[in-house]
Amino acid sequence: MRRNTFTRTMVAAAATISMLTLAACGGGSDDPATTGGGGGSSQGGDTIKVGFSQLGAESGWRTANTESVKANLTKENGFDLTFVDAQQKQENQIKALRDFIDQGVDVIAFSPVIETGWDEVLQDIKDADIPVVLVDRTVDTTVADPFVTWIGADFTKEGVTAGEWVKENHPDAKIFELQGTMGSGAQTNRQEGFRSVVGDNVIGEASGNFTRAEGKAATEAALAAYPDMDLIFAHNDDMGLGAIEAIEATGKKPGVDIKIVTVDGVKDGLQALVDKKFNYVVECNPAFGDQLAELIKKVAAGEQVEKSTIVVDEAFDQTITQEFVDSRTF
Ligand code: GZL
Repeated sequence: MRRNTFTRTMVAAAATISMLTLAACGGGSDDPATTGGGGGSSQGGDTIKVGFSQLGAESGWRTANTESVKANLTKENGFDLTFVDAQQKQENQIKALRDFIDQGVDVIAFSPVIETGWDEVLQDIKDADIPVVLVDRTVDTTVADPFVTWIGADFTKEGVTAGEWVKENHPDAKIFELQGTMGSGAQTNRQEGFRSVVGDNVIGEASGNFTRAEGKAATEAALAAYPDMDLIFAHNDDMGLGAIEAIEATGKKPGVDIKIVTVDGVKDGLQALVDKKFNYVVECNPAFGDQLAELIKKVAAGEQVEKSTIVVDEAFDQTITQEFVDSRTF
């Protein structure tokens, strides 16, 4: 059965690159648990009832993304937002999506924790005639035309950018790959991009599930299993920060004895870069809540929107300054 796999290639072909400036990451509530709507109603006037299923609060990136979503999908901005944190469990996301159908929301937005397992609920949402806006991660489904639009980063390109830096600066590196949540679009595509450049240098891999604690544990095991590894590619900053703890516990120097390359570019990650414990960081900007709000307004109004909007990233090496890090809003 043909799967409607939403790949980076399709994104590259269909995408309208939307140059996103680094939007200030607004205040918003810091409680990622379920937050009820703004009490508005989709009936009276133009308040848009949005059900947002966030996959979790696993990393600095996710926290910053949640803050940006909540700072822009506000009552004042015309939204009645129901926000549900799934604690990285697909079953929690599926339950939230079904609840949104029962609540009769105007638009459903969600960041799928992994790419597969959504066919049934996506078909039910389609049957309920509720438009879906896909956020951040991607889906691989048999449902035809499962979402109206997607906004997120080009994960494959992020992996390629990391790989090109390694090839340029450490061509003989013995690389351990700290993978994100297995089966997530961010993990599969960053890995694909990275290995398309330096795959022959990868001597081992393990998932740290995008969390600091699991990244530390995976690195502890890797240090024992691969004593000659001299570079870690971590699919996000949080796992890289866990790797720093594991490396330092052995008496080795992160960034020197074992180089660390990561993706995200959240404040803690860039601080590690200034502290010379990370060597290269590819940004994945989470602060696109303003762009998401505009997309949802257009979808709710039945206006034409592009199939995808790519959040533009950059990359940083150890030449960045403390002032630059201090100026970052996430
Ligand atoms: C990337 C996002 C990833 C981040 C991680 O867009 O899906 O999930 O890189 C987060 O920090 O856990």
